[in-house]
Amino acid sequence: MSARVLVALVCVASFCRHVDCGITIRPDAANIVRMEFVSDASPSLAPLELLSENSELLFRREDQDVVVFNVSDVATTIAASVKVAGMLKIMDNGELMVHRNTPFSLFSLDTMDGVNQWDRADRSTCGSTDVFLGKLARGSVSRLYKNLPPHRHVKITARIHYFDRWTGESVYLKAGNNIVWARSHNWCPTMTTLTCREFGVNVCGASQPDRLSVLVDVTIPHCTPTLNLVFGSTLTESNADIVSWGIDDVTVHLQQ
Ligand SMILES: [Ca+2]
Repeated sequence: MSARVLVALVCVASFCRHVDCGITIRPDAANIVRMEFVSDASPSLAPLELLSENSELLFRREDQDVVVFNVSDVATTIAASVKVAGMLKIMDNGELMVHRNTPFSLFSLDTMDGVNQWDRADRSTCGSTDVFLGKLARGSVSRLYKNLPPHRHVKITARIHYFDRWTGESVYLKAGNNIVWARSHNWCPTMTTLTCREFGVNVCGASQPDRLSVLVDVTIPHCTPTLNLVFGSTLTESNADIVSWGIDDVTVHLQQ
């Protein structure tokens, strides 16, 4: 009995589609060949076996048939040991697709020290030489990222500074039309203002203590080649000398 491996690995990458690698299997109906799929995440789970028997292609675990496919045009047998780490999918055309979870890669880092990419040019420092975007009060600031390579997820990180007289208003982040992050701040929510001033840290601006470097870390499904980020506040005050905010170190990571 002869058996040979025929594994046609086809990777497809396009916007709004997964980056998939398909393993095409055309077993010889005369052979019975097993492929075992094991889970690194659940090592106690019995392997999922892929077998070709007669004119059927079937998945079996612990002698129980899980999925059975009729294969009418079988021509070749697979004899291989394959470990799959990723998402296994059976496509409509019968192809076995393996999607791997790829790591995030940095697409953009904006420390606000270089050429301004945002629609407002306000720049400040507060207690150090670290430049940030702001100070802003009422309103928002946005940046359009272009020419993103193929991806399925976007991770956005940033640091948000809250200065002075916040009384429960929020800073938010929108990706496209969707709010994907928001965080409120109150410079003195429970204690007397005297206590807040005594134990808070007033770094700059007005006399109220400030809250610095609140981390934004959000991951969203996204697959189009442009990404519009909007940081905004719900402040009604337009005078940044009274209450304000700033953003710094905005990163955009992409995952295929
Ligand atoms: Ca202050």
